[in-house]
Amino acid sequence: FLAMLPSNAAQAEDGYDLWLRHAPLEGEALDALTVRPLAVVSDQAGNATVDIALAELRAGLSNMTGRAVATAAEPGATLIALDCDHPQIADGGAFSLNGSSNGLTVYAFEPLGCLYGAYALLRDLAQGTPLGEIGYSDAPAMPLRMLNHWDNPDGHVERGYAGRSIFDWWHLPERLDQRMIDYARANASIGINGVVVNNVNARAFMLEPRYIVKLARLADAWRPYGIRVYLSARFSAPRDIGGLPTADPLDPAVRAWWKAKADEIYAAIPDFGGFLVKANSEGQPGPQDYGRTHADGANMMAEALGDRGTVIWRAFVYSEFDDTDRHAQAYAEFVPLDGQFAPNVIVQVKNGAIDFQPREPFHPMFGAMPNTRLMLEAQITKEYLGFASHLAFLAPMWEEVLEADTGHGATVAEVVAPVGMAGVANTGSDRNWSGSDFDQANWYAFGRLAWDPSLSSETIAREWAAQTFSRAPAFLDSVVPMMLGSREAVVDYMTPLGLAHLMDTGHHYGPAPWVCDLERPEWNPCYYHRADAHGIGFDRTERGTHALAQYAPSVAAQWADPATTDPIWLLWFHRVSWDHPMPSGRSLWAELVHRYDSGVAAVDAMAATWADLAPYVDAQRHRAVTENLAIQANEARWWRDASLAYWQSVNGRELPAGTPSPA
Ligand code: GCW
Repeated sequence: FLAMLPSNAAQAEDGYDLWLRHAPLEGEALDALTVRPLAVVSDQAGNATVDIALAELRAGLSNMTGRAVATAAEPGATLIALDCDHPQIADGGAFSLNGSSNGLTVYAFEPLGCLYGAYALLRDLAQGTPLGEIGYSDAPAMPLRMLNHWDNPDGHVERGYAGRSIFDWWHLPERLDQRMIDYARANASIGINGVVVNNVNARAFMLEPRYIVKLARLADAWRPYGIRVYLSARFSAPRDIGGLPTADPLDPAVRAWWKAKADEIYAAIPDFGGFLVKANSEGQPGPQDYGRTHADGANMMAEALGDRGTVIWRAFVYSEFDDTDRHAQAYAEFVPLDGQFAPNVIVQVKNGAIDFQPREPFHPMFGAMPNTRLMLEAQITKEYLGFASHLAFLAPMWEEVLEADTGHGATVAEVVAPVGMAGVANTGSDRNWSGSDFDQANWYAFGRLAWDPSLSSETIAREWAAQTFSRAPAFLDSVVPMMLGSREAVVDYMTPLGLAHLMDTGHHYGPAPWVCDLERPEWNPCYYHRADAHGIGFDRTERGTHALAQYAPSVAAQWADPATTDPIWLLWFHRVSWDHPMPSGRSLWAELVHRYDSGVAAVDAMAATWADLAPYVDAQRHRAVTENLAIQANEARWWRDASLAYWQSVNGRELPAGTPSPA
């Protein structure tokens, strides 16, 4: 009876294994691995990283084949060999896989390349590709592929929806939770090579010796996986914990303090990555407190690190004392500093100019600072996309940004490729790591895109779903389109047609377009939609805030005229009347109603699709996803009905004929 079920259906699973399940193979893929005994070997065994690669391959292959895997070459065996000092392969983690009917060799220049090659091989095999058909070379497109944890030392995760922090600072350094190893495996399997362990809203005491020893234990555990540790550093630390009267970056005592701090960290962690800094942003201290610039602050810390590490300085700045459009503030502060940052400084820019909305146009800083190393910051945790209960696959959102032509002669991906990408992590203490099974896909997709930003969302969704749930083609043909449309559904039921930041205050969950009484104007949803009886939208053209002028002329031109602006950006850049004619032939009002309805319908369709996929998924995870989809279906209606009721209270209009009635 069991044999009649599609694979994976019988096992109970809680998602802890992520995409590294290595479920049993069948058919040709299984035959290719079982015709003869299987052995996995390397001349470089004994190196910690190579040993991990060997162990991963042996464990994964034995799970997939149900057979033991030999650790030495036997006559007549199918041999998987790791050659990890091959001179013809580049460094930085590159590898080449060369399969044949007799086996497969992973070639790399260094152990880390072998580890990445081993994970790639497991990924291919887990998707059902026969060993002999595997043959290609690969290398990371970007040097820095990082996770940023917004984890506080007390275990709370800012914008975390997957339980408590995975970092057990209390018991470190003596006790290293196994989760720290499993976390490193997951990251290495998708090429992540840097981790900032603490929140950018940083506590200075994380720089104290008692925390440095804890961090050193993590660094030791992760080093063989190719992961370097970084710390978020609080700019005022010389005052907070250093006993100095100032944190002025031009003060010699302050500079000496940071230099000594860096030396102390490097003594414990020779490959420490560096500091991530949120300065003069949302109340955090920074160089402007002393009349200095971001460059003064960043360069001071960069000097302390020297050629040992990197300062990653965030560009997420906006101020309550600046009454210009929030959209324009980071560009205005940073672009004039182009060329002034030290070579070991990176400026980290969020994908869009506001804040991780379901859809934002790319940040105008990309391409506008040719003499500064810019890195992209994406948010894996879904602060503004329904937390972990709403299903939204984010690869299409990141793909949209990465592919965007900045008008400065490069796409966003090309601008950041020489530097890297950071993702705000969605991990937590939940058994499934990410708060929901489908949120694992966002962690996975972030890593894959940082490795290769030219990968399509569809490729990523397909490989993730095959490894995570089932490689059955009928399953994949159904689940992949569902994933690909899921983020657009969220855009439609939350913030269609370029609307943004209408989430309720503070927690950012659920609709609140009516909120307009917060002290800081730019935190009010009404600041963003500007709806009244006549119309709706934010005019960023020269008739409005002129923020559009920060884009290159060719880009600004695409968005200058409401008649020719793609409807997905319409209300982001323009304020139009409720009767504004849309390309669909509908009025703006009718189109808005239509989009909210489409979003709700799309969630209902996801629920129906998922229900049909029960035969392919173990019962535990199937039910967990089903339950989340029920929440999402209710809350999509909440978003639509509350938003429409509010717009109606403003514009006094009836719903267009044929609109489904509220739930
Ligand atoms: O997205 C916003 C969040 C804050 C966050 C801030 C930032 C870490 O609401 O929680 O603080 O951005 O990126 O600094």
